[in-house]
Amino acid sequence: MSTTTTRPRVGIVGGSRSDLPLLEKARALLDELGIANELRVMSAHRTPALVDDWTTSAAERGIEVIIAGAGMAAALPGVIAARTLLPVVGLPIPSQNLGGLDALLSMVQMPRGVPVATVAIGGAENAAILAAEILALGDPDVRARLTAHREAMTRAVTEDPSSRG
Ligand code: RP5
Repeated sequence: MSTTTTRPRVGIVGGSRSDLPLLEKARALLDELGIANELRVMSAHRTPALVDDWTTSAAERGIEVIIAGAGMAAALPGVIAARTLLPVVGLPIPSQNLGGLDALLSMVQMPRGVPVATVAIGGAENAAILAAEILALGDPDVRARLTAHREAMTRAVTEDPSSRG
């Protein structure tokens, strides 16, 4: 599933179709920031060969950052991080029984040498922003759009709601 016809720079992957609502939030913000992306569902446990194929071809297809969302045992981001040198942003998805603490701990507790940059439970927007910030290091256009996004956020916090028309 690709949202644009240009070469995707961010790969968004999730462990199940049930993760899609949160993954779509990350995609929406990347779209807003004008960052080409692709969204795929694949599972470290249920489709390991697909995960490996997708991950090991990601860099040569132009992917620069990966956002990996998963719930419960949440192996996906770590497995992906183990098979690429691209930065991996982990997005813990809330689970019914443990509320996402399970996925959060799984992602944060990666062994030495294979990091996953983990955002808050359900923190889809922050996953997108962090991916954009990584791209912005070498892309002034993305940096400018992130600056505008940050300024709009600041205005939304400080503006007086009663002054709105
Ligand atoms: C994980 O297990 C997925 O990332 C999902 O968050 C969770 C539950 O998956 P389903 O049972 O909804 O397929 O692998």
